[in-house]
Amino acid sequence: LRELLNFDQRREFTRFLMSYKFGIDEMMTKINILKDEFTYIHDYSPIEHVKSRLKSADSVLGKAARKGLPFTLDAIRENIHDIAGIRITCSFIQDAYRISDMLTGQLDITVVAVKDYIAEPKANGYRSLHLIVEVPVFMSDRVESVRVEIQIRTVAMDFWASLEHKIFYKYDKVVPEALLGELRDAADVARHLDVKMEALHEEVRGSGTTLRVIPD
Ligand code: 0O2
Repeated sequence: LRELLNFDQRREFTRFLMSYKFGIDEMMTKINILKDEFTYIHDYSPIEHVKSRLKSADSVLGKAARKGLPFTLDAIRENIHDIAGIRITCSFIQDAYRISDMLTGQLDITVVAVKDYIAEPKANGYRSLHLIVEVPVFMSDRVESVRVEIQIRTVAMDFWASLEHKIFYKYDKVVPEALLGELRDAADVARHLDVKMEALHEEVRGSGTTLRVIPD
């Protein structure tokens, strides 16, 4: 960062990245409200975990360089969508869509893109629902629309993706074919588990039995 930008540019870039941090804060508030309210009404939470991360200045510039973008804020804003990232983990596939609908239906949210890798998994077996949304952030002298990438996935999808990610980087992105085949098999198992768990959940709900976690 120091090599590429002078002092004023660094200050401007840091301010630019701050807006993404505020975008995450806005979205996290929305997600927590949905989680608490939904839990109160329906007696269970569709959201298991939420994690957020802000890309570092160096990795934003690294990605801009890899994509061959000019180092301008406009080019970065338009072309790098995952500066602000939120990952929501839920129990059941239908919860992923339910959370997506609850978020994208909000009046101040603009949906920029949806990639449904649950309906259409990637060739390697990756499944997840990706949303790119814009959320308004009210600053001292202006309002900015900030892009946030939201990945919504079940616990099983998340388990698979975390391991695949580790393997991908352990082999420096050149994973042996046999291991890729095993990962595809594991993705299939995870998909079956999701379908099975959802069917069980529906069956229990249909029977009117309430599932409660027994505290320690
Ligand atoms: P990291 O290290 O998680 O940040 P883009 O990043 O928008 O230029 P693309 O491919 O159009 O690239 O976006 P896409 O498909 O929505 O994927 C973005 C993110 O989804 C990735 O970010 C990963 O977090 C996740 N993802 C996508 N495909 C896979 C996959 O095959 N396996 C795993 N484990 N995660 C995946 P990054 O920046 O690539 O990685």
